[in-house]
Amino acid sequence: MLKKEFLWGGAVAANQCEGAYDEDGKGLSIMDIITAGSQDAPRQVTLEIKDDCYYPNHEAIDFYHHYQEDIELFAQMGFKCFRTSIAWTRIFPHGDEDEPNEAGLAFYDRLFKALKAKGIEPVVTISHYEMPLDLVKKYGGWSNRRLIDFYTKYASVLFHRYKGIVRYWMTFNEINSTVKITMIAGVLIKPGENQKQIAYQALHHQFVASSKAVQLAHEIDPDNKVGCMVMTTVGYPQTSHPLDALAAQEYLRDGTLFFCDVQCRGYYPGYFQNYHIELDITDDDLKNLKAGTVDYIGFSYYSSQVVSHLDGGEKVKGNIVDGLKNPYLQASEWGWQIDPDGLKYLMRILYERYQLPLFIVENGLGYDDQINENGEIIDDYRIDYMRAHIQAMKDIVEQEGIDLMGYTAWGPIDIVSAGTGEMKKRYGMIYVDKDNEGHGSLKRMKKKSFDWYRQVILSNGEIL
Ligand code: BGP
Repeated sequence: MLKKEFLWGGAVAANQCEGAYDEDGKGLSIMDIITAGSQDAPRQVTLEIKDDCYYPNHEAIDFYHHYQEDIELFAQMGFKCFRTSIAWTRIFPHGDEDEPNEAGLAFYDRLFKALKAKGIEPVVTISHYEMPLDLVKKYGGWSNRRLIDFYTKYASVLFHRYKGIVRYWMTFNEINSTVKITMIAGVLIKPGENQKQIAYQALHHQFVASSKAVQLAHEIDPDNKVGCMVMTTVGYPQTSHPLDALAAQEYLRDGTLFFCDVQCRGYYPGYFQNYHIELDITDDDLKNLKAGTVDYIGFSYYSSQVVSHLDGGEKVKGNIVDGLKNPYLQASEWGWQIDPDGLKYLMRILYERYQLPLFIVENGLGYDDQINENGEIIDDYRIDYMRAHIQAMKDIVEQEGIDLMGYTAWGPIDIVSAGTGEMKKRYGMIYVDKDNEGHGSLKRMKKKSFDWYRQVILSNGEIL
């Protein structure tokens, strides 16, 4: 049995659902100027606002004005918690002001109050790809050490304002994305510059900022629980060749575990020297990393990969990372390989390595749902995906005593895809009438998975 206080719910990011990108004093973030993108064309940040930047994140599903009706639907599904991010630019529109924007704080007051009124615990990501654009223009984003202070100030404002209201926090969404997609951290690297060096320095600043936020959160309210949030994926060796096994081990270590190592243990692991990066790291940084280790590990899990020590093989996409095709697995329409057993594999490693509570804060299936002639969406494929992953998670919790805090399905209501900018890559149990071109009434509608997930939560995972 899962524990009775298990946090069932759903997760979104402010920039992918709120819209209202310039309302109530909000400043521009990186996600407000990113291009729309598509399945084949990655999104770009150029620091210029082009026409196709306005949609989709500018309007998204207008959660900013629809949150009450959406929370009502989450409550009907029985959500115990709801994970969202606070848009940094609602609180500090330019990132470096002395005083926060009251109207921005007031929006999250209303949002959290509405959640609490329904008995739904807010789970807050402090930074989910929502870097203030002006911090990029003026300071070069996270490659600049000064960002640590701007972020810490922002975090401190949140901890004070939402003291006693928000208890679960995560410092940076998928912090590993900083070294994969540097523009996500507002780090624009010019041709000829040492990309790896700059990216890891930016990451280091985030590690330090995160550790300072953890300390602050604990000082301000000892009840606060602060997690890291790491994008995870498993890599299986392509063959029994020992070099494939080593390559797979390194793939997991360097792509996922490294980011937990620093944030859970509070220091850089020995193997970091093989990255050949000269970090600008101070004694104070070292102290902070040590003093600000996280309380739990939040992670996203969608798919797994295959790894070979040789070049070649059929490449497949995943969430931020790529790998090789696995002949034993099916893939989503976007090519992400579906692997519930990989979740077990991963949870075992995370729990054995860190002995910290785990929290699955993202999991789900992106699908181009269609409304049938009866006006319904019969998303059995999504139910199958979630059922298999929830079963895997339950099995491992029950059989091996892993401490798992909760499960938040990604995008319980359809939102804009982070990777492709598409609306048609839908994850929701609630459909939103809006298409890839931005047309639609924004009307919400329950999919078949809505009642299924309600039953899952109601039975605490016993009825799948
Ligand atoms: C993660 C992000 C989310 C989210 C999800 C699904 O990387 O934390 O923001 O969107 O993946 O990805 P996508 O929207 O590209 O399908």
